[in-house]
Amino acid sequence: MILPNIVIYLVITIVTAMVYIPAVYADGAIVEIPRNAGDPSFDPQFPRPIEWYIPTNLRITVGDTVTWINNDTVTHTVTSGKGVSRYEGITGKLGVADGKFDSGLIERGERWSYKFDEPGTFTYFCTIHPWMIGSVVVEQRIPDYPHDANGNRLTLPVMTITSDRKYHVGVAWAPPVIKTGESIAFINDFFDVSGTIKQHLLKYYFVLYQNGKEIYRSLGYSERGSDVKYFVFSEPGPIIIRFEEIGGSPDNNAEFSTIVYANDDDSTIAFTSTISTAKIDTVIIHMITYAGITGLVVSAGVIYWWFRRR
Ligand SMILES: [Cu+2]
Repeated sequence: MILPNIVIYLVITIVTAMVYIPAVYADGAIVEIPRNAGDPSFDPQFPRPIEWYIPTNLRITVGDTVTWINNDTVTHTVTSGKGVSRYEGITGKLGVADGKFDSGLIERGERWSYKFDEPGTFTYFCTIHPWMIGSVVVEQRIPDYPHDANGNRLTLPVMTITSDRKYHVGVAWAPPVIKTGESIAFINDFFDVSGTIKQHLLKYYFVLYQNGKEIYRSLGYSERGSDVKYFVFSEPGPIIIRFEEIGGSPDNNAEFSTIVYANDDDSTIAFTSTISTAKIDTVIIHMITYAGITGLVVSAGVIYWWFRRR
C-alpha cells in the first residue's frame, strides 16, 4: 500500500503548489515583520530589529500587490499615516493614521495584502507599536511608446477630422513619451478634408488641458501646412491636446489625449527591491506546510480505506 500513497501524495502536493503559489505571489512584493518587532528597547546585549518592516522602504510599480507577513510572536498592524520615533513610542506617543489603508490586527503568523493602484509615496506604521514605520513608493509604469490617455498605442502623427468636417488635423510630439520637466515639441499639421492639400496660414488655438484645467493656450497660424508649439509640463497626469477655433470658426475643434509621466531619473532602481529574500523563504515554507497537510490528509484517507477493506 506504500506506493499508491506516495504517488497520490506527490500529485496532490504538486497540484496544490502549482495552484496556490502563483495566485498569491503574482505581481507581488513581500514585507516581513520580523521577530521582536514589537520590542522598542535598546539593549546591545540582545539586539532588536533596526527594521520593523523588511524592507522598510519598498519601491513598486502601479498595480502591484504588497503582502505583509507577521513573523513576530505578537499582533501588529499596517496602517497608513505617520508613526513616531522609538523614543516617542516608549513615552506613549501615538501615530496618526491618514485613512488610506489599514490592515487591522495581523495576528502572529498571519498576513495581509494590499494592491496599490495609484502612484505616490505611502508611509505606514503599527498602531500598537507606533515606532514601527515603513514606506511604499509606488511608481508609474511608463510605456516606451506613444499612447492615448487610456494607454492605447498611437502612431504619430495622430490624425483626426475637425468637428466641421472641413480639415484634417494631425499632431506628433517629441519625445514621443512625455515626462515632466522636459521641453516637448508638438508638431501640428493641417490639411484639407481629403488629407492631401496642406493648409497655409490656417488660424487656430493650441490648448492643453490637464486635470480638468486649461494649462496652456497659444494662438497659431500654419506655415505651409505645419506649425510647432513647445511646452514643459510640471505635473504628471493625463492631458488633452486640443485645437480650437480652427480656421477662425468658434466651434471648430479637434482633440487628442496622452499621459504626462513624473520624471524620475532613478526609476531603474525600482525593480531591484521588489523581490526580497523573504519571498523565497515564504514560498518554501508554504510548500512544506502544504505538502505536510496534504500528505497527512491523504495518509489518513488511505489508512481508513485499508482498515475498512479488511
Ligand atoms: Cu506592532
